Amino acid sequence: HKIIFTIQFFPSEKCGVLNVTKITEHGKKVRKNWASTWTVLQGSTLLFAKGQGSGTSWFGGNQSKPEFTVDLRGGSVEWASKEKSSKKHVIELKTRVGTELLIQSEIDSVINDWFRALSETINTHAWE
Ligand code: I3S
Repeated sequence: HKIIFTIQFFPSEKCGVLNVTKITEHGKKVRKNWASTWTVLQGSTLLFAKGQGSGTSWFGGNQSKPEFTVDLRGGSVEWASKEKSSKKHVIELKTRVGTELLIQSEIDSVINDWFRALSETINTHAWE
């Protein structure tokens, strides 16, 4: 007899520390507040947990609640223009509900990976 195992991959699971700020909330401009933020991409949801420095897992410990979550379905990502930020490597993320975030890392490869992951997620879930 052959036993067939089904292995399910979750290619959109990704996490790391990024610099994040909200710039618009429900269509209204808000003041920038850059913060080093533990960021998790899980399915079509992006979760942010502020504080505690890099490497701290918010799963478990006293950080089990994400501070902020974003539904990527119906959103968009692009590289931010110079007018949006003077920083290098900034991604502008827009959500369907009119929240705009800037996401940044000093490390090229890190931010490029995130750009790819976010774009893929948005494309994958485009028709939901
Ligand atoms: O788009 P802005 O207003 O030039 O953004 C800068 C400000 O938020 C600034 O803080 P103050 O609110 O204290 O001015 C931040 O320190 C800067 O980092 C912001 O600009 P960048 O270009 O870094 O996104």
